[in-house]
Amino acid sequence: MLKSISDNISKLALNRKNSNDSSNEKTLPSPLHDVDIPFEKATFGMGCFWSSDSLYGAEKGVLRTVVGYSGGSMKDPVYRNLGDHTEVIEIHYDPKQVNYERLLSLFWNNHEYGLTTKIKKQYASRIFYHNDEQKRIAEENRTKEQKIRSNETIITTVEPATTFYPAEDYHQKYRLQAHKKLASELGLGPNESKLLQTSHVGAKLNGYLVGVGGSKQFLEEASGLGLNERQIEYVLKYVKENEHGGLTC
Ligand code: MHO
Repeated sequence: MLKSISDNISKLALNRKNSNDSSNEKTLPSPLHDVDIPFEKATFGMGCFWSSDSLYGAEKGVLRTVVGYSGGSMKDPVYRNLGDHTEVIEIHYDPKQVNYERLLSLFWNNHEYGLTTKIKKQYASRIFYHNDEQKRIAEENRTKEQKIRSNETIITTVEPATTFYPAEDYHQKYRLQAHKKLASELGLGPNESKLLQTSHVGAKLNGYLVGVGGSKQFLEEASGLGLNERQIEYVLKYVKENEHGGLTC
């Protein structure tokens, strides 16, 4: 009996504290979803798109990421019926902060299977360029990479970008969505299709939570992403745990 009274009192105290907090709402950080910066697109097929979503999301200068299907002829592919499409990551980046060469270096260094071994079209290694400059850089880059891997034959294709079909919501920011409470606090719950595809903070956390970017970079960026202290602490724990672990799919 006594215990339940004291429990209730502390609940009341907590509620009071929360309502005080919310009267300060305006000064509390709010998650940074929209960044209005001129951008360019890069599109890569490099195996299962969950890990490339994380790989690029935490990269400086990457504004947004979307996973989807591209490169095939079938209309309206879906995960269970992909036709001749490939899983791809579409990256929106600020060319003043990160260049196409850097994105390509992440491409070459973060998938192996499919680079020189023929596998299912779904996971094929493909670079989809959006303009002539990207085409030139990608082709030069592939030649350079082939020299490094002289005992293998790179089968990565460099081809023009075609229709991009965003994947189902549950594939977007897949690693972040595993943290249900955090995701929904940020407005990135499972039914937020638009934000899941466009959110800046969503792209970043989807990388950081699996250790991409590392704790130093995370701490430099965290408050600018509109996270509160508790959220920063929560994410930091996972960044630290995973930062040297590498990506899996
Ligand atoms: N191993 C995963 C791959 C998912 S992926 C988005 C699965 O079979 O579910 O291709």
